[in-house]
Amino acid sequence: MEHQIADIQYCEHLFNQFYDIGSTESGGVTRLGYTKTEDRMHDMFVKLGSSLNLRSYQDQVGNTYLANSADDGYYLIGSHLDSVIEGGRYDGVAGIIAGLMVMKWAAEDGLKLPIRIGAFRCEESSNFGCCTVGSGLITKEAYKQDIGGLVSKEGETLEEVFKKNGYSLHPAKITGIKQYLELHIEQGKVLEECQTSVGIVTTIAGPRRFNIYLRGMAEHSGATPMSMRYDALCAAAEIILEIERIGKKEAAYQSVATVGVVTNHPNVLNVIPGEVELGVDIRGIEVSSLNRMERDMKEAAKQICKNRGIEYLDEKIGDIPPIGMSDSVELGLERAAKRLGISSRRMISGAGHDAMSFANICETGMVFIPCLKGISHNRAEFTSILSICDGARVIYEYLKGEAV
Ligand code: HGY
Ligand code: MN
Ligand code: MN
Repeated sequence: MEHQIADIQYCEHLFNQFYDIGSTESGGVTRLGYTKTEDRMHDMFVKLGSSLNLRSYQDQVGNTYLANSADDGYYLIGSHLDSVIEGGRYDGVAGIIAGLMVMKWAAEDGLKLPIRIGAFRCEESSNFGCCTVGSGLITKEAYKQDIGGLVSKEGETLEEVFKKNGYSLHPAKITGIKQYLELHIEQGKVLEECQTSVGIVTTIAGPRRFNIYLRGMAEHSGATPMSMRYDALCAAAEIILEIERIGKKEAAYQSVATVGVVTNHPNVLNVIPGEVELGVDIRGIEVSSLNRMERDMKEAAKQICKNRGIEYLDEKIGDIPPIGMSDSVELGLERAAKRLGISSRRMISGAGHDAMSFANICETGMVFIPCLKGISHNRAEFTSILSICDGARVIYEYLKGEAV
């Protein structure tokens, strides 16, 4: 699809306004949820909204909204402005920019449709170990009801952060939404490999997260014979490889399993590791596969620890089921892409998104755009302004169809 130069320039302008916020020396960005850096992203969001004459407001957990009307029954285009540590500049931001593009076109065309854009706090689990905090709290997602004790990278509890900002851990449920729509970079390789311009998401894989605590015995690394050790990190190493094997076994069901966090204590050269904490992330679109992975992981880890004389404890810290998008929205988005002559394909999302929170309370749809080599959660993350315009056009074309 050919885009107007003015649209491409405006889209690039939006991207550039966020660009430097949270930049790191390595060329990535770190914009952790519920930090001052995320606040700066939300401030910029409000500033860009005001240049489009949009009303802005915040809810009780710090999510920020731009609205073209006060009417209920609005179409909510959302995503997030936080990032992982040393992340890329498009994860979440592309969806917010797409929302602003839609608002621009709607104003230019005088489209009579209540539309809002939502920037949801702390979508990434990078700061508190829990994803979709902002959208999960206001949609009353079950796992978000007692997360006040989660501790940030800076050692603050979520409760302390909320108190400091005047937020509430028990906010009123969001109301008035007719449909929720989200554009996001695919964070995978399918669209690029298939040379398809947009993806229409059918199902979002459900993320389950666990902390595993291992306790051995910290002892002298020189004086303790190999046969008399309780090395927590060696047990962890066995468990990590076993979790990888379990993920590979379930790959046929499009499941994945990752140990992304290893905390070793006391983590010094001449002490046998005494305590280790593992952060485990398993995902899948089939509950039966997720259940097998959880069962096999716990059985294997307990056996490894028994064999090694290591104390074992696990804690489930998140369990969002796989969730389907709305069939009618999927079809509407697909037809919109077709009308525009933009190639599309239906696909699953292995990554989690704020759309998971909304799919429980209203009709929800997601549009993916390709990202370079599928790289994401990495400073090399990249998508083109043209792709953002493609995806935004599909959403706008869909909304025009909703307005008739
Ligand atoms: O981890 C995820 O799936 C997403 O990037 N929040
Ligand atoms: Mn992400
Ligand atoms: Mn994201």
